[in-house]
Amino acid sequence: MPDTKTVQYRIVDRSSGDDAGERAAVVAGLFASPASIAPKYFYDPLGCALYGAICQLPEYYPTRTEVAIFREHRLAIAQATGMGRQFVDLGAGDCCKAEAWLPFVSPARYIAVDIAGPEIERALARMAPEFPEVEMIGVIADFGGGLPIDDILDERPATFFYPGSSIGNFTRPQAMVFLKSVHEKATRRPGSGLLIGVDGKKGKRILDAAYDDALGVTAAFNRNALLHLNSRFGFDFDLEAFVHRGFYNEAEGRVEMHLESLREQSVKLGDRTRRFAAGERIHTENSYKYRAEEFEKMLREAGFASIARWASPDEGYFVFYAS
Ligand code: AVJ
Repeated sequence: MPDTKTVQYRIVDRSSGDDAGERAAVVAGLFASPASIAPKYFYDPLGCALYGAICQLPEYYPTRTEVAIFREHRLAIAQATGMGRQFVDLGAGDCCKAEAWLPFVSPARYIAVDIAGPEIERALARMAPEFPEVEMIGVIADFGGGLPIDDILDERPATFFYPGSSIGNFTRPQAMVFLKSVHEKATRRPGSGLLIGVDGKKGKRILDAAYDDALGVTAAFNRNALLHLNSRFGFDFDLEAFVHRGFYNEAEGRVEMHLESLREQSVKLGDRTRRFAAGERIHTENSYKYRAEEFEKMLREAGFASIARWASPDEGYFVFYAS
């Protein structure tokens, strides 16, 4: 009997695999002053679920605003990107955003890249049977330091899909490095482009609420990074002793998230001990906001010559196709 459950996708693991190195980097970040934890540590399975919940909060507008732009301009955007190509989903997560595009852009291949292995694995298992004509590849990778997919991409044109305003996690210089690296991959495959969602600068009240919601889901998402580090590296962060801070830093044009120590305390990071003063903060995330012209300039600086833009009715969120 033919096996009707044949797995229609493959997973390539490009995560560092260097646990000791990762641990050392995390410890170094925590001993620095100010201390920091990289946002990639939000996304263990519980963190992915909490992020899914954030996207449903009344205060967190980016996801639904972007979905509305995609719906409204689906055909125009699909026409800009073209069909039958490689669709590269950067930070794919549960792959729901890309899933809505597949019927419209009919890619030959779908390449989902994300730091969260279990999340893309589950998503591809769900999607593969729905798109039997699409070759599906999941890549487990942290692409902060470059996109490790040159050997996975073939010579066909590629659409690089970077939705959700995830670009906001990069500083401006990091964002430029990222955009240039995408442009370079696009240039080697004529007809390629970048489809990206970018959150706009807006009033502090709206941004403060979006990153410090009434239900406390964003607080849980932020504090879960400590739970994740405890279980991953055997640290002993006391969750009761750190509170969430999430606010718009208008001068820097970015939302910042921090975990603030409620009291003076010691945390065991393996064989070392980190003392935190009362009120001391661990920085966990930046989420940069851009004016449309500002981001368009960055795209041009990265080398993209042709740029199309779609905006939400209030001009608070933007989608660009740059080629
Ligand atoms: C996934 C990076 C786009 O910055 O808005 C949501 C993450 N942090 N609420 C964002 C996040 C707090 C999100 N990105």
